[in-house]
Amino acid sequence: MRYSAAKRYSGSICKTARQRNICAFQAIILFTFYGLPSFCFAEIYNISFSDVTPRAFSVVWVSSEAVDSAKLHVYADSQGQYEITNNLTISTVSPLDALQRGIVKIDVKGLLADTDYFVAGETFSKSGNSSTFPEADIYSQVHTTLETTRIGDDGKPIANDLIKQTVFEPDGVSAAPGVLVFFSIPGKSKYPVSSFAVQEQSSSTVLVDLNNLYSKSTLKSLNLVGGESVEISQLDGLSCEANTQIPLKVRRLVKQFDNPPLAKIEALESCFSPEGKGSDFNCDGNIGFGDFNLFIGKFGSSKTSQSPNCSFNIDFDLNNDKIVDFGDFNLFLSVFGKVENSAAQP
Ligand SMILES: [Ca+2]
Ligand SMILES: [Ca+2]
Repeated sequence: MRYSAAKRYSGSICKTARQRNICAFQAIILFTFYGLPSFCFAEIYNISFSDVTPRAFSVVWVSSEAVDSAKLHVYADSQGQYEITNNLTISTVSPLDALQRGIVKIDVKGLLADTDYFVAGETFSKSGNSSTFPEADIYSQVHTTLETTRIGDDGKPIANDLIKQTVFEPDGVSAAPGVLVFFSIPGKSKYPVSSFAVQEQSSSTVLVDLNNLYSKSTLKSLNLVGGESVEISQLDGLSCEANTQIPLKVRRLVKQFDNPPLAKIEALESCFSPEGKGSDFNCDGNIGFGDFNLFIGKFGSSKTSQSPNCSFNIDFDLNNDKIVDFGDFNLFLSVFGKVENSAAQP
């Protein structure tokens, strides 16, 4: 998937056997005289939006090559006829560690609330290649949220926490500066908030402000009271294949006891872990078939020391032996059916 742009290129103009032979001949000539074939494009994938507020949004994508610079065009219409890029404040915010991983994040500011915008992007690789999206003129669409007062339905101010979380490479232990980490509230937040991990001594951490989450149903500020489950997904960039590179974890927001609520810097908490086994993978307060399905999806994955196995997720390695297999399955079965509240109040 990562290098399919090159395949598409040859597939689109070299349709007949004769044309394919000519293409192959040209490739050999180019390779002989110029080294790597210059007609190779970098691939762009995992395009998404985060940090969408009434006045701003961020666009994120991954390139199949280390990135030198990136450009964004913003349009008011879905056909890309009315470009408004020059009326906006646009800046690439990926640190060098992230560009090296092929991860682009661009902030766009100066927007109107509750409005559709459409984007096209361009990446210039360190190798000299460039790549663009969209293909086929289907521009990626984002909708800014409503003007909002940050007052909850109960009339009290909304004061969501800032989350500071330690993040790792897919091996589950190494620091991962430059990975981009997304936080969302399943079923509640319209778009995630995201931030880059920075190195802190031997580990790496990420800091996000949950006040920038907006409700999926109302598009107004999302009021979090604590105890909600939080999905953490992590873009690792070039170190992982496109289809395995978003490891997902679910954690839980600390309960709020302050009245009026205070915004604090907190780490997220573990989900229900009966007998010390963190088997509530979907964080819904019981060990059931939802968790079983997630476990089966990871069954057989392992952590190797040679190359990162991006589909490995340490959450599922319950006995901590670097492979998700029957040892973990037996531990999972031993707590299957347990329910959080009945465990806490028998
Ligand atoms: Ca569960
Ligand atoms: Ca295991």
